[in-house]
Amino acid sequence: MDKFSILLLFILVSYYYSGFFFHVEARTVVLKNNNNKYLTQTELWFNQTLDHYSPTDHRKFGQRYYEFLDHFRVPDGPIFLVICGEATCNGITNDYVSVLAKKFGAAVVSPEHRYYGKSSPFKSLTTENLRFLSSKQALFDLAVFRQYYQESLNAKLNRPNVENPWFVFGVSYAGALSAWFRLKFPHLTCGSLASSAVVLAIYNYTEFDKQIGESAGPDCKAALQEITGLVEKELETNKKAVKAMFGAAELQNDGDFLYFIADAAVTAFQYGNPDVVCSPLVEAKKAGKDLLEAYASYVKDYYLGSLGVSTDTYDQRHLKSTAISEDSGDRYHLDLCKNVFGEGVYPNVDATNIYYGGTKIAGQSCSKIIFTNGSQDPWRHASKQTSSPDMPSYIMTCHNCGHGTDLRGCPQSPLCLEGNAQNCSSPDAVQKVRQQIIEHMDLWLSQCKDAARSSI
Ligand SMILES: *[C@@H]1O[C@H](CO)[C@@H](O)[C@H](O)[C@H]1NC(C)=O
Ligand SMILES: *[C@@H]1O[C@H](CO)[C@@H](O)[C@H](O)[C@H]1NC(C)=O
Ligand SMILES: *[C@@H]1O[C@H](CO)[C@@H](O)[C@H](O)[C@H]1NC(C)=O
Ligand SMILES: CC(=O)N[C@H]1CO[C@H](CO)[C@@H](O)[C@@H]1O
Repeated sequence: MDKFSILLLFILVSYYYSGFFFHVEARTVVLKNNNNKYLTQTELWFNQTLDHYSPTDHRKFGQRYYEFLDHFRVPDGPIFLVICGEATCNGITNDYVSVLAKKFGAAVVSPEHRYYGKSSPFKSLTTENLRFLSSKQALFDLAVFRQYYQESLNAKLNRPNVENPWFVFGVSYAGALSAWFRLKFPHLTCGSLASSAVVLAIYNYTEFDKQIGESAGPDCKAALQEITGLVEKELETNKKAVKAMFGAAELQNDGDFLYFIADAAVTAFQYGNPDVVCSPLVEAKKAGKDLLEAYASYVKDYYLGSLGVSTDTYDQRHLKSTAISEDSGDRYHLDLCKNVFGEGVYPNVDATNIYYGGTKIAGQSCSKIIFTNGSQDPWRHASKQTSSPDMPSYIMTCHNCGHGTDLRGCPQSPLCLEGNAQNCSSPDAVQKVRQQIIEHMDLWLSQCKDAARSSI
């Protein structure tokens, strides 16, 4: 998930990983300064309703969005609604959706998620102000935006009451929104691609850690476990030195520090780059070199260095800041939510699963949602991994198939989201799933058009 995040998720879904190596939580790395990787970064604005569930509160806030019309087959081509998730949305990413847009003659539109980036309703993110941050409000935003965009397109084309066929896309948390949008607003789209969609809320997600161990393979897993033991020992006797060794002297809280160094490893697996962490560890072990040194080099050079992650985002003191910044999305850290957000703020995992259905999402046969997962992605156990009628599920199996591999290719780290499947260890595994996606889209979009014609 993109800084799989967040705050939003901490309300919706609770992730507490009690791992066999560290206590980990995973996050998505926010991609910054990546300007050539976008189809467009031209900002557009829309006045969105703050509270969709109140009859008396009529406040609005500015929601940022993007549109890309280069491939649009005017006037009746499909419209692709690409959901931006729990991070600043800097534009429409040039991933596999752009290939699909070209193929289908589609317009691509993408609104920023409320409370992230420039789409924050409030200047300060106090817990009180955060009460309108939920997946329910976000889905309603998408529905209202979809209507607005269709109407403004009709106005531009000078025609009343026409509906283009819409298709919705998302990866990770946005993948869950993509599936849930079909569930809650089925009349507004023809189908959905839910890539690495975390539709199941899980408390104490131990499968996550288990998957990391499996993705790592026996030698690397053993090295990571040994490192855990070494770090724990150093924390008892040599706290300051071991934190400094990892470039994290400022993390006073030991839990924050452990989370940081665990997450540094997770990120490599999640984003399809297992070798970047495993190769140096396995080599160091074989050569009888200091494992802790080898891991510290990885964390400093790759995680803090190449990826540009800041230790601030693991620091409870920093997470308590309510000021808006590029990384306000990092205020999630579940097991710290009491400290950060205050007493009584608690993730209600059961309610989330009752409301959306978890992996039993929408049993009826008109769902039209494609689920895709990468074999090495720890999040896949929170997704729907078995097919049901009209909800096909595909897994891409390869050494570096991670989060959102169908749309983003491999590896996605560092900073590589353009959807290149050539670098996946089995490009065929990815291409096959892409072909399936195209076939489902083709069918569902044409069924949608037929239905529109027959209702006129
Ligand atoms: C949004 O609301 C503001 C203030 O009422 C108004 O000036 C602006 O034109 C509106 N924008 C759109 C896109 O409707
Ligand atoms: C999480 O699950 C593991 C394994 O079932 C269990 O040992 C641990 O106590 C659980 N932790 C929490 C916080 O529920
Ligand atoms: C991906 O593969 C291409 C050749 O197909 C190569 O030039 C490029 O360096 C690779 N990228 C990564 C990140 O491995
Ligand atoms: C569609 C698909 O291939 N699903 C598989 C995903 O992974 C789980 C666990 O490995 C398998 O049981 C499913 O068959």
